[in-house]
Amino acid sequence: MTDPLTSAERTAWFRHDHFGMFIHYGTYAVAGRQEWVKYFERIDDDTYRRYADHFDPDLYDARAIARLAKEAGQRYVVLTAKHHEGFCLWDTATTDYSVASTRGRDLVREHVEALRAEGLRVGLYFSLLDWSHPDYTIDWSHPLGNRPDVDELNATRDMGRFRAYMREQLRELLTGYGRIDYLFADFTQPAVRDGLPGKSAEDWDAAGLLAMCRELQPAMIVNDRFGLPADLVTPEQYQPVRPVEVDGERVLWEACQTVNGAWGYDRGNVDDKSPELIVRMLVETVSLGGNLLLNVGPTARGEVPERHADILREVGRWMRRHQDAVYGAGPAEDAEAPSGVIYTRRGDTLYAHVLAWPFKTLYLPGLAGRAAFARLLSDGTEIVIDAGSEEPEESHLNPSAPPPGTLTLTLPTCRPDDLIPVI
Ligand code: H79
Repeated sequence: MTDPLTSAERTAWFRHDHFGMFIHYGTYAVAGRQEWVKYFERIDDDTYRRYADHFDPDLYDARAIARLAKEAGQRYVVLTAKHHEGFCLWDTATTDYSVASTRGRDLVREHVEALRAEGLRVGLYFSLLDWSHPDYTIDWSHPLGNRPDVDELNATRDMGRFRAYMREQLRELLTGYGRIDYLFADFTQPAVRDGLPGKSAEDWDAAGLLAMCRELQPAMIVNDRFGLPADLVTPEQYQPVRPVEVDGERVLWEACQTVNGAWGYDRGNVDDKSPELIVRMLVETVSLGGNLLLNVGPTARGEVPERHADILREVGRWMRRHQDAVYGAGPAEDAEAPSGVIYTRRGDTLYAHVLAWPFKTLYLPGLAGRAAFARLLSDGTEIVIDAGSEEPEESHLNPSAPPPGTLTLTLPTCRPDDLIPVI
């Protein structure tokens, strides 16, 4: 028997790749008012069930989405096998509330097969919350949480039975689809809110679930949202501003972000991040040692909204020329970037991502004498290093020379036509 893999071994590909796609797809797409619609609008089960009846992923083309991710430079894709609504996107024996029952499709199988065909890593999202299950006790995040008779409703609910149900679902996902690279569990929140409890690791038997994950998929990485430390933490719609620590120790992290603030399809919401902003978030993430998981929410029929596909393709045009500053790159711990510049490092190469293109000169403090050559990454042309930059002299022509040790680069006046130019 070989030793179990260490977290460092399991996460090696993830640390290298840095950029993934998240897909939020479920019957909430039929409402078109994002994935928490059942909670926000306090929709009862019978009314909500109509979304499953009308859910037909006729345009869901896993291969096309995998190709789009690849074109954007994303190296892994995480699909919501089940979100909080409880509707299953795979062929499960545990419930009829699935796309296999309603439409005879297994979208998880289509997803994993498409990703493998495109050479991408396979991720699944699995919600711990389940608003469809009759044994799931009503807590603050449950759509029935505002009912005056919550205690009565909960009297017949049995989390023991629910635990068995979710364990079996997870077992199906981890045994029926070959190798799964990444499991994103969502979420544990024990705090009380609106006078109701949340749920903690014990409510899911998180230790038991995590042990099952390790046994069935020893190479799979798992986030910490079971409520237990695992391979990585997943800050949500928040960009860390320094390397992430838990209890004083640096941990692997992945920022999950949306294009427009919504995870599930949100038809009227056009508050899109620009491709440039997304690239900047990716670069900032890599410079702090993290990953970026960028979400798309397919329409009710299963297509990535055209606007968002266009944004991804634009990001992909940047990635095609600048991927060396992302894949296999990480923080440049030994150099402090001036404002308006973000550094990433890969081996001996330092990449300066220039957010605001300055006039004629770029000053990089502390780097004098440390660069043998400088070039623009997108077209490979030389950027001239000022030979005098090790000891700049003040003169009437240059009355405020940068401090000693500053590397001075002479830039072309015209800003390169890249979302973010990289030197
Ligand atoms: O799947 C996506 C989200 O649906 C899910 N996690 C990502 C990956 C998620 N969204 N929010 N949460 C998990 C945590 C709870 C958020 C809350 Fe609220 C904010 C609860 C109360 C305030 C949103 C607003 C939900 C209820 C009110």
